[in-house]
Amino acid sequence: MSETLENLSSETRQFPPPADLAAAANVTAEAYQEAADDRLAYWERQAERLSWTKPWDQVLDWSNPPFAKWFVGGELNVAYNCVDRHVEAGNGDRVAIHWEGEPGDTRTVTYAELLISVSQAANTLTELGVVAGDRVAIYLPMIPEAAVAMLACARIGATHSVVFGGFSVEALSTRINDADAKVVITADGGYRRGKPSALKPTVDEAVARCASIEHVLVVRRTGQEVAWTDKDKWWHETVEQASPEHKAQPFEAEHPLFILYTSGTTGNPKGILHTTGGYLTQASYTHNAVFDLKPETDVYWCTADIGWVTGHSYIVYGPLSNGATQVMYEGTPDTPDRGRFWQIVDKYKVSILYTAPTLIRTMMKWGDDIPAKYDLSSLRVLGSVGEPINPEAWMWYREHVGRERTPIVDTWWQTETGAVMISPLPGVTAAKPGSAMTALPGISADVVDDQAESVPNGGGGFLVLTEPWPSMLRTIWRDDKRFIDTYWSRFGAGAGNGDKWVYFAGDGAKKDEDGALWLLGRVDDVMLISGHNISTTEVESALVSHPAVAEAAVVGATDPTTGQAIVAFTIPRGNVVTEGEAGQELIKELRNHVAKTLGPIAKPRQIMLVTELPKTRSGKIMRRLLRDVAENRSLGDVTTLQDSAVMDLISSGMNSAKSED
Ligand code: 6R9
Repeated sequence: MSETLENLSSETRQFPPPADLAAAANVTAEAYQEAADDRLAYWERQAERLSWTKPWDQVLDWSNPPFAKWFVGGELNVAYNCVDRHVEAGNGDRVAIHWEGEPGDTRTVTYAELLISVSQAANTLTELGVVAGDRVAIYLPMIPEAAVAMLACARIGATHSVVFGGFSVEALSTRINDADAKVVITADGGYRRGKPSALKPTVDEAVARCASIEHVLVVRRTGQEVAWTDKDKWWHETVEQASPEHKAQPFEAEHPLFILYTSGTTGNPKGILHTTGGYLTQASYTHNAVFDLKPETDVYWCTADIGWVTGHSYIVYGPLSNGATQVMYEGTPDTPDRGRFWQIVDKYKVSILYTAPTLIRTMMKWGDDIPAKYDLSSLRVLGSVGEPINPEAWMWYREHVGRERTPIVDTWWQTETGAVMISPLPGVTAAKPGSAMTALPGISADVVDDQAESVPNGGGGFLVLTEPWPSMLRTIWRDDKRFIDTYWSRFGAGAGNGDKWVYFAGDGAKKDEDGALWLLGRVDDVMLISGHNISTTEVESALVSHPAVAEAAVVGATDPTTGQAIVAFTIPRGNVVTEGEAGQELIKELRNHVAKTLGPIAKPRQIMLVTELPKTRSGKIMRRLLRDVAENRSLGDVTTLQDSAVMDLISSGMNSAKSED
């Protein structure tokens, strides 16, 4: 992107918080001023949410940028903060996890029970020779043991590296080898789409390639046949027999907590390293502020997988440090039927729901009648994360899930940022559909142009973070140079421009007339059409604003006259007829609709009607693959696709539903 991004769309709808929520909100408007007056003092107050065994001497050491140290000299134990202290406070009987298996089996785990399991797992890991600083790989389905395993590592100061239960032998073994993990914790399998899906065979193959692995701990979930090696130990024969007593030792605030690999668009996956005190402070603070969590009364549910950073910060560390009661669900949203999510909300009386735009758009595609069948009156705050949420998907979420009562928090953040950075506050902000609004109190974000100058309201450019924050990544595991090159060399001191260090997130964004922030997708995806930088997000949102469309993915394909031309892959809503003439008519109408909404420059050259889009496991659209389809190149690496078969569908859809003029 050589210039700033075009600002094509505008939004006039705005929804102030419900009066009762605003009146009792955990965080009020004053917080913005307090944080602006003294940012570091503000973060110190947030750190006081936690129990420290030794107070810090210095809030932030930024003397060696971009390597930050937060709460220097302070000591704490993460697992103690997430479990023990709630039991000590007399809340041992409070439910920590309402677990719902995909087949409908359930488990209820109280904080007192969680303490026993975490202590037992900590004892077992210690017996297996794991000591503070060692790495442990976790490759599990969405079962309570996933949280227990993470907390047990944290408790003994081991660094966990969670790998998505759907990843391949290749992905798992590279991650184990990069981190030199000593132990891997896995299960025989988990339930997905109505049947047991094996995990152990992948681990067996991966471990054969990983010399560092000494032991494999195996949870029995599905009861399916597993091959057995002398490295393997059953969880129920070790952890569940271990002593339930374990005294948590404190660790320094900068002690490593976890590595989480994120692939990005190019190169090897990057091992994003997070540490203890700053990470837990911001995970805990944001979970309290952004979701307005009331631990005594709320039932919170984050639908993410534990293998995604969202599962780390908003299933494990944020909610548990706050003593929340939460729902954890093992399976897919359409098993046994498409009402499963709403049935779970209804059953557990979920009051805070945190999910991803991909799921919201899928629900839109399936139809309004499905959520309408359930009692969703317990919901009071809705959240979104992972991608820009199209204004129409936001409105659908508000209307059909929130029943026009609940605020929606669109939360922008990354694996690298560790916790939410930009989001409305549900009791303060009058949110606009599709906007993440403003940086949270304590966070400094801006949108800059190519020259690192802040763009005026109404302008678009690059999203940057201009001050360090407590849950920031500390480095890329064993690759400080890549850390600097990837995040700090585009703007500011790292680019030889002034002495202020500026973090570049890789996302495009704009400021609207009121200064609210709109995320516009990855800058690698920005399209250059006849000299204009056009974001994929705005064109996708224009398509989704048509009543016949549930989801859209847009890419720039090489074009002889305009440099690049816009190619759109579009999923129609459930009731829309797309066969023959009707499909061609719809395509024509959609092209005109985009031109009318955003201007003729954004009119797609081509629209394809498809039933699926290629997505990562966390639900992000893989535009790179669609670009290949649009340009008819070979498909490249599809290993992180949720279902690689969709590509065949898309390729064939491309041949049958092309429209050019
Ligand atoms: C938490 C998470 C990070 C990338 C990020 C951006 C996109 C996430 C978003 C959003 C627009 C939001 N993203 N939340 N874009 N609005 N509310 O998703 O982490 O998997 O590392 O992805 O996701 O592009 O840079 P991660």
